[in-house]
Amino acid sequence: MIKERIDFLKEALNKYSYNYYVLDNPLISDFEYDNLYKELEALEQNNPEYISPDSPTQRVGGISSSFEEHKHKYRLYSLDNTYNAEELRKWYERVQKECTGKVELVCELKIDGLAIALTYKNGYFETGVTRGDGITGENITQNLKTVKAVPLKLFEDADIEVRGEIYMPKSSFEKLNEENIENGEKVFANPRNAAAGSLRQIDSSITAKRDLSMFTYTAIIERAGEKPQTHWDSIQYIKKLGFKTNPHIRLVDDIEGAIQFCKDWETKRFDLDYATDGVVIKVNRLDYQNELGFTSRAPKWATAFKFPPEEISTELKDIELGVGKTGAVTPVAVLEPVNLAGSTVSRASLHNFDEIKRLDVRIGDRVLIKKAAEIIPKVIKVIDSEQHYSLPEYTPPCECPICHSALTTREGEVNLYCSNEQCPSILKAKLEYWVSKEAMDMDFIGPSVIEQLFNLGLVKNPLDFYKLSPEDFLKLDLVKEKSANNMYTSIQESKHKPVSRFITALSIRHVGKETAELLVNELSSLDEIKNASVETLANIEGIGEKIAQSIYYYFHNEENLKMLEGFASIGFNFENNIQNKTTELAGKTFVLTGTLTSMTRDEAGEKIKQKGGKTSSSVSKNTSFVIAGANPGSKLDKAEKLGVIILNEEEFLNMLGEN
Ligand code: 0OX
Repeated sequence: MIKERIDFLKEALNKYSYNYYVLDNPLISDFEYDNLYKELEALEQNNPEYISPDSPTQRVGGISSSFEEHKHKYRLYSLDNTYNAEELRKWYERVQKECTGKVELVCELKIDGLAIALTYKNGYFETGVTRGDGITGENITQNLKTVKAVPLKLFEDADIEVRGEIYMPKSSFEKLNEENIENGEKVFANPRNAAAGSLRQIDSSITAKRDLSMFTYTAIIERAGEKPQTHWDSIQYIKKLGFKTNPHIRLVDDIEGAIQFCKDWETKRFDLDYATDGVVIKVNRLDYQNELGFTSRAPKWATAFKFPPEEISTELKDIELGVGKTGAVTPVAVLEPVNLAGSTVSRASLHNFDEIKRLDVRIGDRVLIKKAAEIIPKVIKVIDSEQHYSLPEYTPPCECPICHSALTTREGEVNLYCSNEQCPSILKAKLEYWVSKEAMDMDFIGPSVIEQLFNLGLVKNPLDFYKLSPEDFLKLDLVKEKSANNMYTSIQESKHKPVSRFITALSIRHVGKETAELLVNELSSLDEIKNASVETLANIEGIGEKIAQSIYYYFHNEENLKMLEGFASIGFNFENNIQNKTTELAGKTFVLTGTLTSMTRDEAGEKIKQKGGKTSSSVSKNTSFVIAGANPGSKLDKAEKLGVIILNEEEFLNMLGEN
């Protein structure tokens, strides 16, 4: 009896919730829903043996201690961008060339939210993971369960992974911010940040209070009742399974239809209650998609048309000067705050003093600002006015705004540089770069901690970080024992980061992450890099004369060498985490097709390169091996025709010596 009532309530509530949150078609009032929910909750509390994972009560509950890393079974690719009709036509031409018949396209609004992957086993929700870098994300299952558009159980028994975008409706975002202002809490810059902040809550009951939803746009079917042959059909199928899909999806005959769709939505999108930043255009037939495949980062069968950036005018109140890690003095526009593309903007980039002169920007002007590629907004022009001519012209500084040293110019560059290597601003910027994601990736140390450590005289250069004790952090504002320990540990752990990160972190002029990786791949130890001649360095593919000289100069500066010795003496190991390249596969060209289970195709490509081999995206008579994973596509047929050796995953692992 009790079990029957529980099952009845569960099914009824799931049906009402699906109608409300997925179909946008409420069947009962909130009051009625709440009453049924409370009844179910009470019955389950007294009869916990009847609680099932798809009960609506199971959506809230868990507290995660942190979000565990989760390696995606299938990589989540990015999208290549297109910005106008001409680029779209070119993309379509490339697509059409690879396909035998007419290529129909599916147009979808590009939702500006957070990409996630959901996996279902036997029809039940198993894991929900953020996109992360596409290879590894964070497991946020507990929080995703609170999102009502995420089904806990599908309408069919299936093993499936779907991808979609979690978003917060614009109206809910505004309401949340109003409440937060009233309660003196954090104000989110835009709906996307609000959604991200809501999903990153340790306590899922907070996430549950936020109005989040999800549009699902891709499915990888492992086992299910249907096997769609087109993207359109797979969207219809996931809808049938219980997922919410965007209603504005359209199937068009060719690129002209897609261009029209983009034009229509460029303005219509402002009427929607969720943020969109473009249109995703996808080849409809899945066999064509397979044939087209992927580049190293994005599918060739899809492109993102980005809506033109939004522009708005506001008053330029001041021009502030900053000094970065290279010593370059950069002007920043201080603006009367305005809302641009969903977020409040009060500062914008002015690039350099040449740009100020070119635009003839004067403090007090009305200026037009634009969000370029959704990153930092920039000033693009002065709005013509009588007042402009009465304002004084802007004069660039003659001395460093921070340490008042003389400014210098460098040949071939427009920037002005502070000439004092010990300028506090340069030192702090270098420290900030040291801890950044790209370099040592110290999660717990941010600009304000660095500012305080610097002002207290505790840290002047990166080596000083490693001399700090946990107690030193307790001297900082609002830092308690737990965060002091976290800060200390994140510094100590950074000693074991790969050498390429260490080299990146040094802030050597012209040497970023890519160059650091090139150095580490070509030369077998930090000593070898240190002792390399300009000629040796410049001979590395991807490193030119200018970069080579800068590296050489860095490693022949006494101060720098003293600091490097310091790092070695406190346990940095510069030798054993450099992976030596070998030549076992030299002269061999590999083509990868289909899905591998033990690694992504990118990782396989890396391993091949590590052993001296090459990879190519198409099969020809010059191909040495085709590595065929699951669902290999037309490359396998071509390899068979040309008599190229085909290896399965196990044979490939044997070849790498990894089996
Ligand atoms: C979106 C969206 C994002 C499939 C292959 C690469 C991208 N933000 O709305 N991504 C995709 O597709 C994937 N579709 C979308 N609609």
